[in-house]
Formats: sequence, C-alpha cells, structure tokens
Amino acid sequence: MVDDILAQITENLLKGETESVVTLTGQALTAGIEPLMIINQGLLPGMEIAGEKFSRGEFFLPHLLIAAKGMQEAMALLEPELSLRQETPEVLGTVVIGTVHGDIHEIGKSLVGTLLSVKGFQVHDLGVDVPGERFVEKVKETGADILGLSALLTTTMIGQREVIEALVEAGLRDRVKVLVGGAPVSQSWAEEIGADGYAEDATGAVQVAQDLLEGKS
Ligand code: B12
Repeated sequence: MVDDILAQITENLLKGETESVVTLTGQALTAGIEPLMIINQGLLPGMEIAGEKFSRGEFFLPHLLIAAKGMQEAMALLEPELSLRQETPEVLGTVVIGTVHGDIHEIGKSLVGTLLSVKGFQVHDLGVDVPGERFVEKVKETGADILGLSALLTTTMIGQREVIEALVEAGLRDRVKVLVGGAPVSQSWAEEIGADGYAEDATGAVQVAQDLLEGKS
C-alpha cells in the first residue's frame, strides 16, 4: 500500500499529471506516510528519472518544467506538515541560502532551506539566480552563521567560488561558514574553492550545518 502510493506519485510526476501528484500526496499524508518519505521515495525519484530522460533526449524542457511544477505543488502541501514536526523550538543558527547567479534551479535549494528550518535554523531564502553581492549584503545584514550556495549546472558552479571571493573582499569570510551543494558539486570541489562544507542532499545538509556550528568540521 505505502510502496504503491509512492510509486504512483513518481509515475504521475513523470506523466505531468500535477493534479494527481497533489491528490496522491494528500492521500499519502492521510495514510500516515511521513512527509520526508513522500519526498525521498515518491517525488525525488520522479525528478531523477525526468533528468535522466532529458539527458537521453526522451524528455524536453517543458517536461522538466511540468515535473518541477508537480514537485513544487506537492511541497506546498508537505512543508506545513514538516513544520509541525519541527524538532527544536529554539533557533540553532541563522542561514542565508540561494541558487547562484545564472542558475534558476529552485527545488533542491528550497528543500535544503525547508529541512534546515524544520530542524530549528532561521532561514533567509534569497531565491534563484542570485548575484554574488546580494549574498554578501544579506550575510552582513543578518549576521548569518551559515551561507548555503546551490548550483545545478556545471556552468554555474563557478558562481560558488565567486561568492566566496566576494565574502573575502568584503572582510566577511571569517564570520560565516559556507556550505555548498547541488547535483554537479562534490566534496573535492568544495575543498578546491575553499568552502567549509558540502552535502549531497538535504538531510546531509542539516547534519553538516549542525557540525559546522559545533565546530566539528
Ligand atoms: C527540474 C529541472 C529543471 C527545471 C527547474 C525548475 C525549478 N523551478 O527548479 C527547468 C526546466 C527550469 C530546468 C532548466 C534547465 N536545466 Co535543468 N534540470 C531539472 C532536473 C530534472 C531536476 C532538478 C531538481 O529539481 N531535482 C530535485 C532536487 C530536490 O534535487 P537537487 O536540485 O539535486 O537538490 C538536492 C541536492 O543536489 C542537494 N542540494 C541542492 N542545492 C543545495 C545547496 C546546498 C547548500 C546543499 C548543502 C545541498 C544542496 O540537496 C538537494 C535535496 O536533496 C535536473 C536533473 C537532475 N537529476 O538533477 C535537470 C538538470 C540539472 N538541468 C540541466 C540543464 C542542462 C538545464 C538547462 C540548461 C536546459 C536548457 N537547455 O535550457 C536549463 C538551465 C536553466 C538555468 N539557467 O538554470 C542538466 C544540467 C547538466 C549539467 N551538468 O550542467 C540536468 C542535470 C539535466 C540533465 N541530466 O541533463 N531544469
């Protein structure tokens, strides 16, 4: 039953049946399936397959857009549920997050932001295609502990390095921990550009953010 409903979410996401994705997500919640399980085993496999089909030329841009719409509308239903499960009432730290300049991929960055706020971080989400100076301004304004930089394209990853350089120039590099992520990003890239942390997914991002604040990494 659980596997069935999650498989149907994946299938409908790929078929571009946004309404069904939302209905099934609601049904999954009613059936008592945890929101994170719906995300990780229902929605994300759909996005993954959509990307693979795009690489093979079986899907085109409109397919990706409609799959993204399905994921985002389902997330609108899941986010309040995730907030209800917020684990710590006190603020663990302040995070500024966004997708770097030239890159409009939104979903992964938003998921990382959502899970960080569920865990107790105060999150300022700057959105997508964010110029370096905007990150710097917001870090200064909020006194952020952590800056999260997302990049989904091999051509925009370089933007992460540019933001780090801009922080150095503004004299803020020592005041904020930089956490990088996104599909083409890796631990070695993080090290190469002088970031403080890297995580492969949103759950990992929460762990690394906590470790960074506790000074473990
Ligand atoms: C949906 C999608 C789109 C949508 C985005 C809609 C939206 N509102 O976000 C649209 C249609 C707009 C789009 C456009 C393009 N896309 Co696109 N897209 C995708 C797709 C299918 C899914 C991305 C996604 O949302 N995944 C789900 C989320 C949850 O996963 P995620 O983003 O990877 O995030 C997770 C981790 O990476 C990590 N993470 C992410 N950010 C951060 C940040 C931090 C701080 C941390 C710690 C972790 C972290 O945690 C997240 C949660 O687990 C991917 C394929 C893929 N498998 O990635 C291609 C993909 C990223 N796109 C690709 C391409 C080529 C493009 C276009 C250039 C296509 C074109 N010809 O125009 C444009 C670029 C537009 C631009 N300037 O940005 C390529 C990139 C290839 C490359 N290596 O550079 C991919 C890989 C598809 C492919 N296989 O070819 N895309």
